[in-house]
Amino acid sequence: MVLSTLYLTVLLLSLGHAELTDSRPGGWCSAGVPGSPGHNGQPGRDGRDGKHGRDGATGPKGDRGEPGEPVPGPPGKMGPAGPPGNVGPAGPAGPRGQKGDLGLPGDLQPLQTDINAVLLRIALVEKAASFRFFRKVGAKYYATEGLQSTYDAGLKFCRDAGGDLVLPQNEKENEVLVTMLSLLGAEIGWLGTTDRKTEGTFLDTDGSSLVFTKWATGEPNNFGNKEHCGMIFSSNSLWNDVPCDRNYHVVCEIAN
Ligand code: GN1
Ligand code: CA
Ligand code: CA
Repeated sequence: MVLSTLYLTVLLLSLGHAELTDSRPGGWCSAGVPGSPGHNGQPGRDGRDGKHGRDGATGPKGDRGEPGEPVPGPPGKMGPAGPPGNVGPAGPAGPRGQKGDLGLPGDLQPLQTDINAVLLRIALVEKAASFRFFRKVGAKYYATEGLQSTYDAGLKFCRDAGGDLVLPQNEKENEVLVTMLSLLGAEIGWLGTTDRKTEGTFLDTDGSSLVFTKWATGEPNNFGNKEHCGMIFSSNSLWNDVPCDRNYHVVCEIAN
């Protein structure tokens, strides 16, 4: 089709050309017989690449791979300790220690015991004497620097000084404590007791039960559900529970 159109076009052109180019003077001539079609031209240049086609469908599943080489994992957690083994034989005796201090002759041995007791008492008095105010009560000392703090800060202060937050064990001790607070002009002082572990059960600073108490009537009442530390009023020597973050006077007890 394309070729026949081309052929017709060439034919017409050649006819027109014949008319136009007939320059013989006064001459008329009829059109000649059309020549045979020319040879095909050179093939055109290659066209551009077409658009990228759509992705093909997913291929079938491949064959199962060969099993991998086993790689050891990280070590597991340590197991629980096994039952204890039998006690081994005693080791060899260690080297002889240094010579001890010269002891008192046998008949003076009781004196040595007294000396030790006196040394212990001196250590106790020296500890108490390191405070601004101190009072002897029974075998103990009640001592204070006049500090006012929270319950916890007061307990730490007394422990750091080698003592404990005061907690009277009897009426006499309770009275000496009131005397000391009055000396300081203090209305309230902390007692070394809390019910933080079990609400309603006041224990001493070591967690032991109380051997003496002097709660005011209706106390301890855990007022507002937040009273877990004990205190004493110097005005009537009675005890009450209050919030532990109050700032009250701190008296320590120094005992062996
Ligand atoms: C005090 O603050 P007030 O009066 O409501 C006391 C409680 C006592 C109560 C007894 C911080 O409570 O511990 O149980 O009186 N609170 C303080 O009426 O001292
Ligand atoms: Ca309480
Ligand atoms: Ca209370």
